[in-house]
Amino acid sequence: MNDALIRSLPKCELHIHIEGSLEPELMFALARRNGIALPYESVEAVRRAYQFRNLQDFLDIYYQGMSVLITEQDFYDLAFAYLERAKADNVRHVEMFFDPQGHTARGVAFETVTDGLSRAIADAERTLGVSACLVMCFLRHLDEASAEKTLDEALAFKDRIVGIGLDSSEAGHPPSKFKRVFGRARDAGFFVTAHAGEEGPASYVWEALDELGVERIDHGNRAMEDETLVGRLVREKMALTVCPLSNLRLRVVDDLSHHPLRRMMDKGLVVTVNSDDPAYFGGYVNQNYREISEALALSREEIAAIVRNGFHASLMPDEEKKKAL
Ligand code: ES4
Ligand code: ZN
Repeated sequence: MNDALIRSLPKCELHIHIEGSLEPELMFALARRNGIALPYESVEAVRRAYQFRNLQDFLDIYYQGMSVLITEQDFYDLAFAYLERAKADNVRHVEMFFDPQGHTARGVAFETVTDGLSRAIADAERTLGVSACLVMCFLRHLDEASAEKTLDEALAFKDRIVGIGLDSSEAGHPPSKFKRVFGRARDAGFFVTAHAGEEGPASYVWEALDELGVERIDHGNRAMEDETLVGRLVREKMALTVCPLSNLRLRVVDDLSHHPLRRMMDKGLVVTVNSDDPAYFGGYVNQNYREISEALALSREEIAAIVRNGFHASLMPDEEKKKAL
């Protein structure tokens, strides 16, 4: 019903894992190009495998999927395909997560990853008019020493990486595990954010704020279990990058009609809508807007307010924000 509105509004996407935009068709093409055997016989078989009981189920398939990414051109093709798709959804600005440890652990050089992604970003800015920047995530199931090494590598690419995030398996890996490396990242001038309260408890959101000093919260669903925390997030105008279809597919919510987005808005939280891993969760950003708007009967004003939140919460220069709003 609000389809035309959703399509027509220029948007930001602030929570997209570029490796999670790898469509099965490109996965097969890259596997062929690189002589890699996939454990699936067809694109359809890959899509059939995308049935997840929880975050870990998804992550196992996500890390396997990204193993086809080997060369600089592979990372370029991945990112450029996503940016074209984003453009089709009228996305003007993207803050793109990537997981270097998912690649360096397989013997792919850090700079192969960043060269390919940043070349795609430069081309997209020129040819598509979509601005984009890179936010490097640490994999929280690995230890802090591995994150420290990854940060050391990123320092040489400070001109191309604007921020640092924290992703992967949340339960049992609290933000406090990464306190020192986030301190170093902040001191080096990186923007910092973290996934918190997706599957993990509200206490992980507190830790992300107090121990990591984050400037945004990725997901944040379970912050709703703690009134005091909600009050703080509202007071500090801390943006939450909410991902409705991800939450549905990973069973963070059992049905979109039970999704906390409307309750979050009613509390005064600064919420944004994003796709997370669109190739795995059944939709790019407009699809996320469409399905959550339908499920929660969001008004045109509410949809427009969420879109505006995305610009406010973004790292776009203020003049650019003003032009877009
Ligand atoms: C992720 Cl949905 C989600 N949660 C945590 N880490 C991730 N990495 C990629 N997608
Ligand atoms: Zn995510």
